[in-house]
Amino acid sequence: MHRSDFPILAREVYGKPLVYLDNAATTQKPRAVVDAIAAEYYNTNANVHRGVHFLSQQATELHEAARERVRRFIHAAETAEIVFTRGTTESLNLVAYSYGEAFLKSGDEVILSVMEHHSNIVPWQMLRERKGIVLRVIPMDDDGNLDLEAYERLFSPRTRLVCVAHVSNVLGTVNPIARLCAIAHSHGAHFLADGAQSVPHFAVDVQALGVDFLTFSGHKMYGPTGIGVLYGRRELLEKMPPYQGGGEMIKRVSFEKTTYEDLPYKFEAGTPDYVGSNALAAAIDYIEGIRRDVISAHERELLHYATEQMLQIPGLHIYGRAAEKDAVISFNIEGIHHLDLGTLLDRLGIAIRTGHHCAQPLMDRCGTEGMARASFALYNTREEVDTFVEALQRVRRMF
Ligand code: 7TS
Repeated sequence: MHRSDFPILAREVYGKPLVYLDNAATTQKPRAVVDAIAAEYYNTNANVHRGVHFLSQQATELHEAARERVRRFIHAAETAEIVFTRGTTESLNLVAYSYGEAFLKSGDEVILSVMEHHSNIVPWQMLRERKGIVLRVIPMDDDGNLDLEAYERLFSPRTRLVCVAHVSNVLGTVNPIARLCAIAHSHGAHFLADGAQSVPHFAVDVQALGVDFLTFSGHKMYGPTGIGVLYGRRELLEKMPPYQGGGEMIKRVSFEKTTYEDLPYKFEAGTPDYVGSNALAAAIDYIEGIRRDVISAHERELLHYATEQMLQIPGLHIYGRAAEKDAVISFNIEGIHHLDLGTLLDRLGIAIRTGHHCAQPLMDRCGTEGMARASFALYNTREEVDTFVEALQRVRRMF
């Protein structure tokens, strides 16, 4: 559906129609988003929050309207809780650094899950190096469901924070965030959900989930690269120190003492990506124009259709069989290296991801060095799934 909104989908690679199934890595952009970028550079471009002049004021209005657009999209209580960042990775590093400074001492514990992306592991390990915090890991069963009983047992009086992916970028598991979060709160710990793979696919309401932090990236939800969001509850953000220093984030600077701006600007040092924020708002408009429940139903339908067909292929193993699963299928075919699989599919015009998917601890848990992965977006079709499955069969016959 809506394929004609995405000019890139009409192109060919190696003389074959492009079948783009690497959407968990990044999505393609609709004309509305690219046009928003061009329109701002052509008509409105000026630095924000500093000019008295017309263009600067207009650019500032667009940037702040985008913040309000994001607030409504995830149902945050106020725009002060919406911090623009470069993406999920920067949002997670911001929390690890700044929450770590404000709330964590040597011996304090942070709980992660075995299915985290490296960007929700490494910043915490860097904090461990600096502060001597302790990391604990929620295990999962062979279907890719987190073990909730084991989770409960990980809590101690020193547990301060739990950080879990809403949707696994490898297994597609939709983790029960509201429940995980309620359990964390009952132990007096805070909760961060990494929404990089959930916000693009279904409605995420930070107040309904009860989370203290949510992170996501514009480029995985039909928006531009270089812009992302950190949602944080005001009460916590107020207590957290700035992550970077510079322009925009100060009230008054002297060589003796500097006072910081109010939220959210305290966390936005330097010229922000105001063109990116406006284009992200265009992406949100685009998503809501189609409706998130419609997108989600379409993607789940493709997921089930593809899964059924792939399971007919002898020797094909799918990783992640959780009951609540989103539009990602990671797999291997016996006797074929995932890299060879990806390379051969590429020659047929089919783009999939191969490798460790930035989740090496999860690869260890699954007993493999890497996997192939197909991931869906709103514009994928059943015909593309057919092409993909036929290609898998063809590759299998070659080996
Ligand atoms: N968290 C999750 C769950 C992700 O899937 C990703 C990116 C990130 C964080 C980091 O997002 P970034 O926008 O800051 O890079 N995941 C993937 C992927 O699955 N393939 O390429 C990137």
